[in-house]
Amino acid sequence: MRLKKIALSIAGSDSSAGAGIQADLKTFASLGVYGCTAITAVTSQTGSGVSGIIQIQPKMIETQIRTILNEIFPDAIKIGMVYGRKTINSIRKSLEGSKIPMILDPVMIAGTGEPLLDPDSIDDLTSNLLPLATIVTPNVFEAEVLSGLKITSMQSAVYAAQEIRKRGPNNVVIKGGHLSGRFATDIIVDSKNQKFEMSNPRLKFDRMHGGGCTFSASLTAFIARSFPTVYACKMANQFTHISLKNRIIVAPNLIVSSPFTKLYDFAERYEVYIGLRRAIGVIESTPYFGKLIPETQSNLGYSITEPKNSSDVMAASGRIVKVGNDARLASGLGFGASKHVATAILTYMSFKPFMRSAMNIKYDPKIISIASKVFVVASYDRTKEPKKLRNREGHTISWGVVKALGNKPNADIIYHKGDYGKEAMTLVFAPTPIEVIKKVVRILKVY
Ligand code: PXL
Repeated sequence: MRLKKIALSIAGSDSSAGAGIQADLKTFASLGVYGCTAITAVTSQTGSGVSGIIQIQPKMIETQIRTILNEIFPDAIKIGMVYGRKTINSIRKSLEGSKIPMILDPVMIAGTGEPLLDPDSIDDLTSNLLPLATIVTPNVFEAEVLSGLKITSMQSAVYAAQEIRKRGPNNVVIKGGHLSGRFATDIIVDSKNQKFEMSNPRLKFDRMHGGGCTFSASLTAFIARSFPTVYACKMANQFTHISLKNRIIVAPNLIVSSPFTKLYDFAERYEVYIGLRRAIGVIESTPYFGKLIPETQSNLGYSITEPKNSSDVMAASGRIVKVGNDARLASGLGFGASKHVATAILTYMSFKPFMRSAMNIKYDPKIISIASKVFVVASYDRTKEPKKLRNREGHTISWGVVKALGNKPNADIIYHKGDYGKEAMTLVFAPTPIEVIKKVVRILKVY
């Protein structure tokens, strides 16, 4: 049995090494996958633009692919820059009949604006490569070209994804980085036509090179490692977000994605995501959970083990809302999605680093009386916060948690009775989100 998973990248060479085959190999290596290559084109470029492109002869492209398929048996294949009709045909011929999962990144234009796909070959890409793809990963512009639809919102992105699915690929991911908004949201429409969203706080820097390749290559690596498609997409989304955040400034105008996140860091973020997801499943399937949701709604946060700030705490980006008597996740989950609950967790963790999760629920004297019988309950009085410090973002909650723990260091429930214009609130803390929810459900059963 071979222990290492193998991916094949069929793509172009980027001499600046931020994108293309070079980005793919870096990404595969950092995710524990051995990468093979079939080079379709060679580009010469820096951050100022693409100064030359040559296409590799179609016969040579076919030979590269066939020798790998015949002897090495990759677990997943990524297709990136194909440039023209002849390349597209040689890829189609070499891959036809293959059962290996295929991730198609329909690269059309370089970040600096030069075409990486001959505009006359778009129909060839659509009719010859789209039907082979297990997953296709266009950005907004590419999705508009592939679907023939204009994308201006999340809803229109979903329509475009559904339209692209009709043309062959089982799953479509539209990368939302180019839409506006506080969060960058990717959407997935999967093989059952179900929709999923993946949000991250928008990173405020432009001219980033290699993000698209990092996403499709990490997705290919996770598929090679046998993760289910939707999980693989979500993990690739997180991996890419971190790679962009850790960008490398190679030269003043060449800023590239850094796909070197240690697998441990990344795996930890993934555990955080899975832990939160599972707890939200329990919230949504518990009847009457809505009775504990406050007017300003709830959030549930979960931090990595060594957080630096609230961007290391994952939470619901649209909160957990009351729907009738029940509670529902309003939209997706994301790191940095909460300010208040994240600040409460970070403050708590500065005393006890293992208490990594918290949820805010309604304040009601009855809730406090039930909780006091089984948990350690502490409180603080918001109106006593020194006036000077009040206006600083997140200060009140941080001050309050310190105050409450000062009185009762073992408290796992902390409440306050509000202030002028501020709703009273109860916070429930535990090491993991599922333990937070167990505590909340214990209160709910008696409430
Ligand atoms: O990011 C798309 C891309 C893919 N492949 C190659 C590239 C680029 C962007 O510049 O150069 C070779």
